[in-house]
Amino acid sequence: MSWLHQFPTRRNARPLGGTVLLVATALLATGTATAVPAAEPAADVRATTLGAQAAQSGRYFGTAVAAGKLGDTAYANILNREFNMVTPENELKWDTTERSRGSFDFAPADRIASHAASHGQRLRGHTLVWHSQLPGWVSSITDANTLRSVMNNHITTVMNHYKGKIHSWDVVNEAFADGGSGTHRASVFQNVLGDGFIEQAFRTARTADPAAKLCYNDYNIENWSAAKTQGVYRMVRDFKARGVPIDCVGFQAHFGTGGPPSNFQTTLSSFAALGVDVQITELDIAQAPSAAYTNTVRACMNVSRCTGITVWGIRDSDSWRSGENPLLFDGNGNKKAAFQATLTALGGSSATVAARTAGTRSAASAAALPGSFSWSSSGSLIAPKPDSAHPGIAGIKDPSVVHYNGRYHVFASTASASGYNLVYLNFTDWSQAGSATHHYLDRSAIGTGYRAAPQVFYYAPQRLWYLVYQTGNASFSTNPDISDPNGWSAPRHFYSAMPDIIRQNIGNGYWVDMWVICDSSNCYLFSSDDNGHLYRSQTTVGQFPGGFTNTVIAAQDSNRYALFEAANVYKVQDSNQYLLLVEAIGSDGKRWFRSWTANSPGGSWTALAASESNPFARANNVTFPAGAWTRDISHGEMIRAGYDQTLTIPGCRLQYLYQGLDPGATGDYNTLPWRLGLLTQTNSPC
Ligand code: 9MR
Repeated sequence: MSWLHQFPTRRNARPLGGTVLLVATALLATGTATAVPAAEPAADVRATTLGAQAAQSGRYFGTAVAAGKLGDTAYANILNREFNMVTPENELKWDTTERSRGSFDFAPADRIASHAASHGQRLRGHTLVWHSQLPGWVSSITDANTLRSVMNNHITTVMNHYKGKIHSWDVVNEAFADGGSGTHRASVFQNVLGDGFIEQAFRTARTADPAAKLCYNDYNIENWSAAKTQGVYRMVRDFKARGVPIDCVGFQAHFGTGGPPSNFQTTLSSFAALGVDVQITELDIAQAPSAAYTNTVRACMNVSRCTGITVWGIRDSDSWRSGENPLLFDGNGNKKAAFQATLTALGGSSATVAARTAGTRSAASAAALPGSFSWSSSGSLIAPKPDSAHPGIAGIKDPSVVHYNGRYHVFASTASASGYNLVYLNFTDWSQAGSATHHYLDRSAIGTGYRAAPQVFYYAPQRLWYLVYQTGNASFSTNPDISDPNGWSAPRHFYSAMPDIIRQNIGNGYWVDMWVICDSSNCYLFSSDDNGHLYRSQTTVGQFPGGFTNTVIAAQDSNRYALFEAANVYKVQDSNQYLLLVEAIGSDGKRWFRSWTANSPGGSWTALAASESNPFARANNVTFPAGAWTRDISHGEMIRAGYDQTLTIPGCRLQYLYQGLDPGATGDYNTLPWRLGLLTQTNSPC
């Protein structure tokens, strides 16, 4: 039947061997998917401690700790109960670690480090290069070569001692001047070494411990309009542009009673958009008003790259500004009102809703997705690069992409007559996508054989990258370093066997395209069957990757081609919207995408742009300024706003990396010349 070669009905990524003939009676694709009423999403599970609540969104909650207080039982009890990140308050400063030249003392900081390690707390290193608490022998150096070697030796020796024990280092602290200049402050480092000392410090730090996160930390940079903030911003932008290693910016957040400036969130998100994580590193607020703490925490919760909050001490009596009672516990260790406000705000979603209701944010409505879409497509950007060990790769398909550490990291299926496997490439800019090296992941423990349709994300609670893919089961590998193609673990399965409900409904379809998304409480695993069903299983954030159960049909269509495969689910940033995309095969035999929204990944889906005449993405709503190289808009992934398990996408100027195909191509489905291209939304309302 002629339909058979018009409809590329062979699934794009399935084990070879089976002959697949799909009945060609289906004419279609205008059918509507029925959203199956789903169980109500579980109410958020609220934690009772700061660290546990922050962990639910993949963040940490920390405190400054003084080694001399670890023996105080009341102090240690609160520390161990509430906090999962620790910053030595003074013990890693130069006047402690290298009081005289070349003679290092790590004993006080080691006491904190061992306490933290035995209580599962991570450590921030504060600080390597700072004009204050600097011994006189350093500040009196006048020779640049001497000071440079003293500074480099200090950084290297201290970082070496704590290698593997410190998550993030404040490499340079408080280097910018107060007031309106926006330039560096005077200090021995600035005066003797000049502007380049900060860059020098970061480069030395990266070499000393390549695994540690490297932060710049400062105070009075919370207000986006302040000259000091803009000065630091320009420095970070310049570092990122020139490849100077920097991973994070710490905002000390020593506030007066009014709390943060109203544009604090803008500051956090603006820095984050440069490609660095941001953290609140020394929070305290005069008199600790609840509203001021709430506003501070919300600003962080609303920015996906705001990865944690540290308060500068436990009890008011522990504070460097104890006269102002600025902390979350009183001198007797009792929780203050600000404690409860902080805990509530860390709950995230309800805080976001409350903030919106109070009219303090307008982004939510601006970010809601429109009901129709139009796009402009790039030309073909990424094509297969067979090598001698991987000859005959015909198509590159099913891309997954995150932007992390200043680079796009793309994972995709490789298709050839001999089967499917996975490939990885990274690049800084789409113009370089075509020249990036292709790393074949069969060289890693992922191994050879049928592996296809990858999805990559960072599982923040475990600080691990996950690659989810299909092997006939739903499989995954993990890697501490996304940029290391050899670092992936051997495949493990999410399920012991195909869930019953899938077995009962799959017919002659294929179990494909596994997709994970988590909210603050649960993780959801979606999959398709090429037979008109979208399935969803659920586990808790704590149990992930184990515990996926309760598999249900999340959406279905009596026309299998109208709800075929390649489902994506995303959280829309600054809104309560989740977006579902599912690939369909159209009445013209070409691939296209339909879309739905819901208020939870486990909710029921309402059509957004879901018909051939109002598609999410189809050849009829895409322009091709570089030439119409494809009429299929097929399996791909949105460019996300972050890279973690929440799969957050921006509400504006969407971009979608997809697979397309020369319309004239013929032949066996597995050897079709699929290429990757990028759609950019042209009708964004914001
Ligand atoms: O809390 C610290 C206090 O015990 C020290 O005496 C003081 C010395 O300058 O440093 C305090 O911590 C500072 C931090 O290291 C950098 N940002 C400002 C903090 C408050 O002064």
